[in-house]
Amino acid sequence: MVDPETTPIDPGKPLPTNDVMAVPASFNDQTAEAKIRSHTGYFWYQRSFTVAKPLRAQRLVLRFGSATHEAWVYLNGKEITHHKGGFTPFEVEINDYLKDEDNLLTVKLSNILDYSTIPVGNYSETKDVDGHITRKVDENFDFFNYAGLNRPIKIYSTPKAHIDDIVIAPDVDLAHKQADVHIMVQTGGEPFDEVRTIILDEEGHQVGEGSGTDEQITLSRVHLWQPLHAYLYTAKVEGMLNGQPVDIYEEPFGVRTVKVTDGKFLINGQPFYFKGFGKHEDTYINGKGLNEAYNVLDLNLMKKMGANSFRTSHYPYSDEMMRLCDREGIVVIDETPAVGLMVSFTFDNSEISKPGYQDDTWKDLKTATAHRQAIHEIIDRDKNHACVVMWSIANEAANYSKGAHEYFEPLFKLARQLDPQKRPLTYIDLVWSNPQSDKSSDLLDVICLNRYYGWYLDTGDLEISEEKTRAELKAWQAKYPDKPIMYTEYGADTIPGLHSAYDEPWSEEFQEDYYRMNSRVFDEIPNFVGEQLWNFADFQTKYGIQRVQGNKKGVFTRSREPKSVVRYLSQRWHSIPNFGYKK
Ligand code: GCB
Repeated sequence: MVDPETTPIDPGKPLPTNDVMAVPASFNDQTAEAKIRSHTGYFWYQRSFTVAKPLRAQRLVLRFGSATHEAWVYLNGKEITHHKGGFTPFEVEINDYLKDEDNLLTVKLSNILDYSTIPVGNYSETKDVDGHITRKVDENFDFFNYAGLNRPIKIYSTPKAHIDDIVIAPDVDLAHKQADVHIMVQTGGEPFDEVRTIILDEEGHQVGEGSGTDEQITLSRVHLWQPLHAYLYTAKVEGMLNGQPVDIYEEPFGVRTVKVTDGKFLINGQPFYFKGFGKHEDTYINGKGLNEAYNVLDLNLMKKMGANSFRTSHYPYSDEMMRLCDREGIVVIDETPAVGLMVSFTFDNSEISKPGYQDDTWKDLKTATAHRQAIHEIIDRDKNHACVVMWSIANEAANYSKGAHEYFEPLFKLARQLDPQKRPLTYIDLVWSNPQSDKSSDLLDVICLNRYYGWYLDTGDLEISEEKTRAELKAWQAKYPDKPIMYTEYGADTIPGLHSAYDEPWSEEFQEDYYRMNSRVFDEIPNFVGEQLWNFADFQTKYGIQRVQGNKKGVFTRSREPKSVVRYLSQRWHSIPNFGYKK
């Protein structure tokens, strides 16, 4: 229920409401009430559950896949945990709070975003004569602020002595088809007598073993995890007491290398070419709630088009999606929720390109703490995923403004230090961050660009846009001859069924011409290593005169019907090999 903030709510009592809400899902599109859909502030969820007595001898953990954006969790009236950040999991042991009979789980959520959170929101409050507060978040980003319990909530059990986490970092010798897999095991509760690990291949045969909490296991004749040809081993870790395994933790993992060198992005030593998308977690009714059927369909549509990758724009996606990508061989650029780190936006870049340009972003924003936490949490959750080949630290920040380098340098350092697999790092550049104006591109391993020549700039003029695209890409390549360059967004809003003999913007013809123009230029730039268009599918945004029931840059509609450009892109991508496209 929406919190009217008139009388205090007692989390130990039944909520004063008969409203029902499905979980996991965003709350917004479930109620058919405009006021609830757009509610900003606090809202509550509640349910009761029982735990069979024998189970309570185990350690019981309540885990939230996510709670968007801030959660206070109460069990039987007592606050047991709190978490801020809407796209990463958190958990808490609940044994001490459980009762024999019904347990009451109550969650208070907030969907407020401001200058201290990521994503960044423009937050304001007004008070009426009775002192009643109305809160408002104007999103500083281009997607609807769907909130709620978007991902599964589970109670799982472990023995008291348990395995907390496993860190897996394969060191691969490609020439000898061998890998030294470094496995670190974190345990909790009373210590085990021994920790043992066996590695199983896909058929379930044991191919390696070791013991200890910090061990190296060598795999010979190793099967590599390859884009679209995934191969997953399983590390089966056993915590032993008195000769018996008391806790067993199985973690699937892939063995592959990722390296950036000489303007190439190498996967398993071969120059990879990214073909794919920026996406959103966004479906009808569920909003940003987990929708596994859509996830499966989306990856199938990608594969059918000859795509091999996507970026988790603009926040970490569900655990379920990451596991699916591991399994399906889809290559992922994994992005933090740092979107909207820019307090002024203008289409006049003449000022921005001047050397001393400064706006108020790095003075006004107080996002550094949340940003650090988000980097910790995304790497902590996704470190073992073979599908993740690069971390994106932010999308379209004010990198052109003085202060950007000071802001980003420590964050890049942190991510490099935390990632056990030492993947490349990037952030995604807004159009005003060009080779002259960008203040922090030296930090990047790969130059990732979002560009809209022909759409937001020189709308409809693909000739000028082609020249500008070419000139800018050449300038980046000249500035950083050793850094690969890729597009992480480019697109044109398109209303399906709208046609034009004059190739007008918004028509299906224009969308195709726009992509053909960009493809031509991409093929001319030697260090250009990938094209991820914007967007996989149409998605919901806040209201705006540039939006028609949301953003229509999808090459699929929101219900995943193809627009006609899908045929062109499928032809192109099927003719581009995953490896060795750029010599
Ligand atoms: C961008 C943003 C993305 C928007 C897109 C657009 O640069 O990164 O979130 O949706 O442009 O369509 O305007």
